[in-house]
Parts: sequence; C-alpha cells; structure tokens
Amino acid sequence: MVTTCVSVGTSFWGRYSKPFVRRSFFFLLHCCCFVALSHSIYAQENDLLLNGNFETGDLSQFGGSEGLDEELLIVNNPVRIGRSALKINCLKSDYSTKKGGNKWRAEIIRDGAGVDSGNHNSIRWFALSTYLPMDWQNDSYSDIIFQIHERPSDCETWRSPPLYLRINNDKMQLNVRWDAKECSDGNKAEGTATIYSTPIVKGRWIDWVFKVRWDYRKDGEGYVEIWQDNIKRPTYQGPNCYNDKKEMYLKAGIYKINGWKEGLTNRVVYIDEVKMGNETCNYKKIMTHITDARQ
Ligand SMILES: [Ca+2]
Ligand SMILES: [Ca+2]
Repeated sequence: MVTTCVSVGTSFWGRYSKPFVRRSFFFLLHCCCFVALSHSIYAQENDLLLNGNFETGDLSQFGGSEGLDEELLIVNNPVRIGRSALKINCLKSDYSTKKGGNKWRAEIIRDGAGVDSGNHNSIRWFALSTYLPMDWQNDSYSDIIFQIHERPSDCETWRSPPLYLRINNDKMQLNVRWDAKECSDGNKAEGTATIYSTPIVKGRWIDWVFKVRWDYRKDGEGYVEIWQDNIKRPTYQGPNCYNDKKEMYLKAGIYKINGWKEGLTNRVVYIDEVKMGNETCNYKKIMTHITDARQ
C-alpha cells in the first residue's frame, strides 16, 4: 500500500511542479495513506471475532448460554491459559428446565459462525481447548462438546449441527452434515461423514483448531482443515453445511444427545481459549497462546 502511495506521488510530481500544488497534493496523499493504513490495522484487529478466554471471570465474552448456573462454572484449576477456564457440569437430573435450552445440555453460545446473507462459501476459523477429567467414564451415548449450529430457513425445521466434535466411547470425532436442497426434509441430511477420529485423552488439555470453508455442494470447494495439539491433521474436502441463508452460531460445552450410561449422574469437561476468526485470520493469530504456532 505504501509502495502504491509513493509511486502515485512520484508520477504526479513529474507532471506538476508548482510548490503550492505539490504541498497540497502531498498533504492530501498523506491523509489518504493514513486512512488506508488505519483501515488495514483496523481490519487486522478484527480478524478475531471471538476471544473467549474466560479471563473476565464470567461468561460476558459470549452471546448467551443454555444451562443452569451450577452447570456453567468459572474455575481457576485446571486452566489452559491465564487464571480462568469454564467447568461444564452437565446434570442428568435436569432434562428440560435449563434456562433457554432443552434436553441435557450446558453450553455457551456465540453468533458469527457464518454469514447472515448465506453461509455458503464463507470462511471461518474456530479454536478451543478441552480437558477431560481423569475420572471421565466412557459412554456409548455421545457427548457433543463443540458444535456449529444451523438456523433453519422458513420452509424447514431445526436440524442436527453441520459441524460437531463429539466424544463417543473412547474416541473423539469430528463430524459434518450437509444438504444442498434449499428446503431440507425434516432433520434428514443429504449426507453425513466422520472426518476425523482420535482416542480420548484424560487429564490434560487438548488444543483444537478448525478452518472451514462452508459449502453444501458435493462438487464444491468446501473443506475442513484440522489441527490437534499444534499438529496439522488430514484435511477433509467435501460438503459441510446446509443450504441456509441465516447465520450459523457456535456452541461449546456438553450436549448429551440420546441418554446416559447407567450409573452416571453428571458429566464434567473443562474448556478454555474458545476463539473464532474470519477469512483474514490465520493459524498464528488464532493460536496466540501457543508459542510455536506456525503460520
Ligand atoms: Ca483462560
Ligand atoms: Ca435450507
């Protein structure tokens, strides 16, 4: 940008030599360059749409929550970075009375995971750190701990999320659902896929990063790039969303879909560093807390 400004100034200089004209021109040029540079810096600062590190000591970094107060607790140990993280304590005893929610869920929410004029073709970065306690018990009834949720068009109903990270027995799995039809048929997706699977780890933090280009077409340009613990994993290329206009939103916490293993009365997971970036973000910007984060 500076090069462009200087080259414009130089060519102008050659044609006009009166001092007053030159001074006026360069004053205006200086103003234009300053405005352009300010805009560039402003844009960079806004690469990060969400910086959910819980260091405020509350949930104010998020747009809302679904869960009882005792299910969403700020704690000082364990934390991924700083002094605070979020302890999710999803209670089996509370099925349908959760504030703003239903079923077994305790989640925080934030808008901006897509674009309100159509999610298709938009790019988003997502990051979060998760921690399973040592006494975590495997359960064949899945726990969804991170999801990008859809908002249905007027002609359709709410559907299962197009992108979600779930724990199932001894695996953590990332899944996608898609449907190119403008009006989906109930909660039926045109297709679903498990795009990444890894063994669960207890008693330590796991850092997740996902870069997504939303696309509902089978022959489109959709992809999900995946990093776990600062290591790039195989990229999924294929459809990954519904044909919806309304902006998707991010949820993190616990959503127990179908039931509970006998004997379990609650589910605990810790989360920290929940982040979201737009198309001008990159790995390094979203993983500022990782000192060896690569570009
Ligand atoms: Ca924190
Ligand atoms: Ca639709």
